[in-house]
Amino acid sequence: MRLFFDDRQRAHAPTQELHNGGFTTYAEMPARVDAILAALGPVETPADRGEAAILAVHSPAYVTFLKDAARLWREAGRTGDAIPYAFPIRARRPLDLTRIDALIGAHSFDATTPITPDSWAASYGSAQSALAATQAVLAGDRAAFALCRPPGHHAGADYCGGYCHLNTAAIAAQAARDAGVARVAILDIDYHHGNGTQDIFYDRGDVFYASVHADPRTDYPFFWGHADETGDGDGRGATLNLPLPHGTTIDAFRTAQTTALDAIAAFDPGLLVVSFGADTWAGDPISHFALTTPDYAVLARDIAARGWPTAIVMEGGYAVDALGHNVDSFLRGF
Ligand code: OKP
Ligand code: ZN
Repeated sequence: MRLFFDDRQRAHAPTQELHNGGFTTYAEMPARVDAILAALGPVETPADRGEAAILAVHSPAYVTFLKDAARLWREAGRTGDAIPYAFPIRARRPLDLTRIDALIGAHSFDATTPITPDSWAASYGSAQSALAATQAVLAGDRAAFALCRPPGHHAGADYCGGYCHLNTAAIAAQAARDAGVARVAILDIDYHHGNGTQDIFYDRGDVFYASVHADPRTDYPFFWGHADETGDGDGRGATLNLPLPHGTTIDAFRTAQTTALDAIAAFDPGLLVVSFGADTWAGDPISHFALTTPDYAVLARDIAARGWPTAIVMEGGYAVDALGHNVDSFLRGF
């Protein structure tokens, strides 16, 4: 299986994140990629396919904001990472705002996704890795892996959040659509619900989104991922949410994933994108499921058995010492 990673993805390194009322070490740290690279061995640098595939998912205003945010933050006299504090929840509409604090609030849904001078290049590289894996699968490979970092599934068409800036899974799925694949499915098995991916495709019938995740009644991102969210308009029935409780082990997780795979099979996709997170591991520092390292091979075999050409993009996983082994287990299982 070809593996893709762009070195620019490493530089994004926020110093801290807002957590439980105080600042703590940013969990989505560059050491995550070092752990994965150490386990997987050599990777390929993705070709630079430009911005078109990014702009097929994200709004031009949002992309411009991502490129400008760190500079505007500096020009406002700030040091450190750019972090929002005011959000337009009652009146989210286009306004001609220019102050960085307004822009970053308008393009964020949480205060835990800092932007640094390296964030755009890292996110751009992450998107290129996802596109390279997709291209490999479109060209005939059975499967390919993009070591995406920053992750992507919390980012919407015009907002960031949850350590995510560009939605790599959505960019991959849309690129497959634009290459002529009529129906694309996304299976999201990160611990957290992929609210951004769901939002992007919520009213579309050509991209199916299925997610197994921690129940949003107890876990981030709280406001999406409930079982009654099933899509809208043309997308009615093309979103499937399978929330699970704290303490979930492989049996219940595997059963839910099989439910998701059966629904995807009924949709009959030409290509599958897997948003893979290893934050379902028992020792993950920010999560509450209880999967083991060998369990990832079991989940991957179940996915592979369906036979769909599959692009795998990395999402979360914050137990750095175990992360490489968990990703390796998943990819070997596949
Ligand atoms: C990203 B991915 C506050 C708790 C919430 C955001 C979690 C983002 C997870 N520190 N932090 O889905 O793995
Ligand atoms: Zn996660």
